[in-house]
Amino acid sequence: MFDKVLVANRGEIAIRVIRTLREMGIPSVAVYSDADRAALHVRMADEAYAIGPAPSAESYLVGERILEVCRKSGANAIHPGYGFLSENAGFVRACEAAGITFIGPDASAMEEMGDKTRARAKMIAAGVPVVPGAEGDTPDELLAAAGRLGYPVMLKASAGGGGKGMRLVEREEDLLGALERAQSEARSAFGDDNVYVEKAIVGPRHIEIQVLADGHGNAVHIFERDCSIQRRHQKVIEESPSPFPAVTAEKVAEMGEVAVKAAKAVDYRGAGTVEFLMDENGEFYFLEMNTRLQVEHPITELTSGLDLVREQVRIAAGVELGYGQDAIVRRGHAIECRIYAEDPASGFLPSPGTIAVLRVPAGPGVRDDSGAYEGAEVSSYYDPLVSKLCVWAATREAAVDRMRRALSEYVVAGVRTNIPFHLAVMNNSAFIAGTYDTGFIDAHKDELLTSGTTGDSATAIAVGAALAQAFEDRGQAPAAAPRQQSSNGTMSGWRLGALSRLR
Ligand code: MV4
Repeated sequence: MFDKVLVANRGEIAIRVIRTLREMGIPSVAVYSDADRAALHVRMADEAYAIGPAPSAESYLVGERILEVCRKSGANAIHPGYGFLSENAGFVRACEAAGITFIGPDASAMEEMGDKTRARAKMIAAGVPVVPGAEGDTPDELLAAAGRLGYPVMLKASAGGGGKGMRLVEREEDLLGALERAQSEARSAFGDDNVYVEKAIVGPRHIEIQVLADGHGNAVHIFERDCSIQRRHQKVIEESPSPFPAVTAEKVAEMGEVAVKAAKAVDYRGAGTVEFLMDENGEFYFLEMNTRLQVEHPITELTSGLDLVREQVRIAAGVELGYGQDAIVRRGHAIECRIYAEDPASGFLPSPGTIAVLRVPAGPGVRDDSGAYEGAEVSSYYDPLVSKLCVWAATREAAVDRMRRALSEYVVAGVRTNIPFHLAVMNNSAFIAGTYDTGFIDAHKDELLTSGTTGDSATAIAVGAALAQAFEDRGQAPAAAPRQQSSNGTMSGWRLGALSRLR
C-alpha cells in the first residue's frame, strides 16, 4: 500500500495513527520538535526525525522540513492528523509536487470548504440547507438584509470560522455598531473584513456527520456525533448517538444523505465531517465541512466498529470502499471527554508541567487515547490535551455511568486537569436527561466550573502509593497511613490497593 507513512503530528493523534499503521504492517515515521524529544509517539514509531525547535511555526508547521524527512526516510505518504498542516492546501500541493501521497482530500476540495462564503455558495448550489443569510457590500445593504431575515441575526466574518469574528445582534438599532466591531475584529484577526449576516439559530445544537468518500464515486456516512458541549467554541464532551429527541433515525438518515451530497459536491476523497446547526424544531443547516479526521472520531469508531484511520489509508492508496451504506450499522452509545491539563479554578487556564503520577482508567468499554506517561511534560507550546477518555456501553444511561466510573478512576498528579469538571457534567441533571444545547456550560457554569476536588482524594491516594513505592525502592518503611473509611465503612479497591503499599 505505502512503503512508509510519515505521521506529521504529535501527542495522542500521532500515536493513534501509528497504531493503525502497525496493524496494517506499514512502517511509520515520526517527526518531533526539540520539546518532544522524549514524547511517546517518538518511541512508538519505527523511526523518528527531529524537525526543529519547540514552537510549532518552527517545526510541525514547516512543510519543507516534513517533506525533507520523507526524502531521508523513504516515506511516500503523509498522515497529517488534525490541526497543524491537516487543512493546509498549500502543503497538499507541495506533497503532490514531491510525489508524496497526502492522506486526505485534494487541495481544491480543501480550499472550497475552507472559505466559508465559497462553501456556502457551493452548498446552496448543491441543494444543501444553509442558514438563511445574505451578503452585503455596504452597511445599509446588510441592514436591509437583516431586516428581511428578522432578528436576532448573526454577523460572521467570511474569513472566520470556529466562531471567531461572530456576533449575535438582537435588535435593529444595534446592527451598525456591531457590524463596525465585527469588521475591525475580522480585519485584525484575518486581514479580511468581509462580514455577512445570517438568521440566528437560537439555542442551537451542533450535530456533525462523519463521511467517507473513496474518490471512485462511492461515499457513505457513518452517522452523527453530538458536539454541543463546547467552551469558547472548543468542543469538550462529545457523544454518539445524539440524545436529542428531534434526532430520530429518519433525521439522521436525512442528514447523512445531505452530508454525502455535500462531499460529492466538492469531489471529496477521504474522511470528512459535515457540521450542522440544529434548531429546537429539528431543522438543520450546513455550518462547515472539516476536511480532516476530527479529534472526536473515536466515538464513531466505538459505535460503528470501523477504524477510520485504516479507511483513510486505504482510500489514499486508491482502494475502493468495498461496502455501501447498508453495510454501515451501529450499536450502543459512546461518550468522549477531552482531558485537558487546565486549571478549572483559574478559568481553565493551561496548567503545563510534569505528570508526576498517572493512573489511567481501563476495564470494560473504556478507551483512553493518550500520549501521556508518568514523567511526561505537558508543554505550554502545544494544546494541553492529556488524553481523550472514551467509553462505550449498550445504552446512554450505562455509558454515562461508565464515564462517571472511568473518570473517578483517572488520577493525574503534577498538573491540574479538568477531570472534576467532567465528573460534574456526568452528575448534572440536564446532561443526564440529554436536554442540553450549545449554551449548556454557560447555563450551568456555577455548578460546573467550581466543581470540587472530586478527583483529589483519588489523587492523594495515588500520590501516597507512588511515594510508598519510592520509599520501598529505597528500602525504607513509610509511616502507617491514616485509615480512611468510605461512607459505608467498606474500603474501596483504590484505597485498599494504595494503603496496602503504605505498610
Ligand atoms: C451560528 C449560531 C447561531 N446562528 N450561526 C458557528 C461556528 C461555530 N463554532 C459556532 N457557530 C454558531 N453559528 C447562526 N446563524 C450559533 C453558533 C454557536 C455554536 C454553534 C455550535 C456549537 C456551539 C456554539 C457556540 C456558540 C455559537
